[in-house]
Amino acid sequence: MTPSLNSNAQVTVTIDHNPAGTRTFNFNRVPTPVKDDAAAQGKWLLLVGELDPNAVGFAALNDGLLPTNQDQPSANFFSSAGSSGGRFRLDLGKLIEISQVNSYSWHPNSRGPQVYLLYASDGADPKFIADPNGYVDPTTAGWKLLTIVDTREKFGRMGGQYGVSVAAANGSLGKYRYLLFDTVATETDDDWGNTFYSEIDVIERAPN
Ligand SMILES: [Ca+2]
Repeated sequence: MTPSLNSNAQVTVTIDHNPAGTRTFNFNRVPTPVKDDAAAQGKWLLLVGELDPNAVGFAALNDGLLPTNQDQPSANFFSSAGSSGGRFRLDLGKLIEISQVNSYSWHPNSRGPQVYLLYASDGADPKFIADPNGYVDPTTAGWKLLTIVDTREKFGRMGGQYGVSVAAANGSLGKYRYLLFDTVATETDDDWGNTFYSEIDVIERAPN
């Protein structure tokens, strides 16, 4: 394997939680969502699973608009009830040096916590598959597993408002065009384990 600038970033995951939450999504340790981030012009593609008919769809993730209450399907993206999760891709349209990927969710109970695998790719690997289906391990198809996010490790099944910031110890996660999210239901005791994702921000690293 050819070493690349992207191979050594030490990834950190910061999880913050507001038990009640407010419409401002302010956290102590995670940035507040922003409107004009690198994801704002990105294009989403669903690869595995299906959108819940009550969800607003991908627009919820990068329109910069936030839910105004804790249980607002029309302001969130979430996979269909009873499903185990989904896989979706964000195409940023060009290579971007990413400093943070920040994800936000809000729900009073089991649809609050976030569980997902985050992959990234610059699309340069000859083996690259841009739209890996559920039978493809992305790491065999030109994608790098950046990290696994699981807020339950810190806050269990608690509902509320969550902010997660995926960043790198050296300030750069790497230069990527594509991000892939493999989301996992937070519980399977009932049909209501798919997270209400309110916004996903991609922050470009400021030039030195
Ligand atoms: Ca945004």
